[in-house]
Amino acid sequence: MAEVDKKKLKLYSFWISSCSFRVRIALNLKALQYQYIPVDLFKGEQLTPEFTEVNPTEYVPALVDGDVVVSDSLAILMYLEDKYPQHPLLPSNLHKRAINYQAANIVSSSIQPLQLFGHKSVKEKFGTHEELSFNRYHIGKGFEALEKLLKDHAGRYATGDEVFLADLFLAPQIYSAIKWCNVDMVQFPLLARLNDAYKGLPSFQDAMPEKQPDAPPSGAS
Ligand SMILES: N[C@@H](CCC(=O)N[C@@H](CS)C(=O)NCC(=O)O)C(=O)O
Repeated sequence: MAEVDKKKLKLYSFWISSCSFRVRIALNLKALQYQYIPVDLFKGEQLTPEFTEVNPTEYVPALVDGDVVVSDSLAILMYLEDKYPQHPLLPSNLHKRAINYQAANIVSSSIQPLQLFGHKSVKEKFGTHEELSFNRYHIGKGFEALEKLLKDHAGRYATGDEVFLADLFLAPQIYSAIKWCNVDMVQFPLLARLNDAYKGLPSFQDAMPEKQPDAPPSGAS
């Protein structure tokens, strides 16, 4: 891992980590400068004492802000929201806020961890083909739920014409579904439309896996 500069916000991240991607978008939206500290999950750097001292759960992302260390993307986003209120990640309308929490939680509890489990355990026991069907099944189930949840709330973005928390979870999850599981987004027209809208936003573009300093030149895994 790179030498740590003690002054700035620091984000421990891995280029293709969708959970890190969520936080990178928030840091960009809030125009916060940060030091990017790559943790190579392929090399197992999340298990090194150097990293587990920062985050004992052995997962990226982790954020360091002076003396404050926060891990877990949702906790990091809520911390950033409280400390750096510019470009709010939550709408003031309570119903919209609840929809944002719900969409974020569908991704972070009912899709991403299953995809990780598929990648680690299903692949190891049953092979790549089973991993792919396992992951596609859970992504599809989650995406169907998101389509239903957002159909009466979406505007240009997930819950209207401004970017909020739900979008920070959706963009990385849709990216991952297409890139790693070859999910055909024709089945999910609302999410496909939102994904197109995210591609036009600099804060999202700059947070893309391929743009990160630890991405391989080809962007391949
Ligand atoms: N709930 C956590 C999940 C973090 C997580 O699953 N991180 C993955 C990358 S997206 C990871 O570090 N995996 C390493 C491993 O499984 O060993 C969050 O939202 O930050």
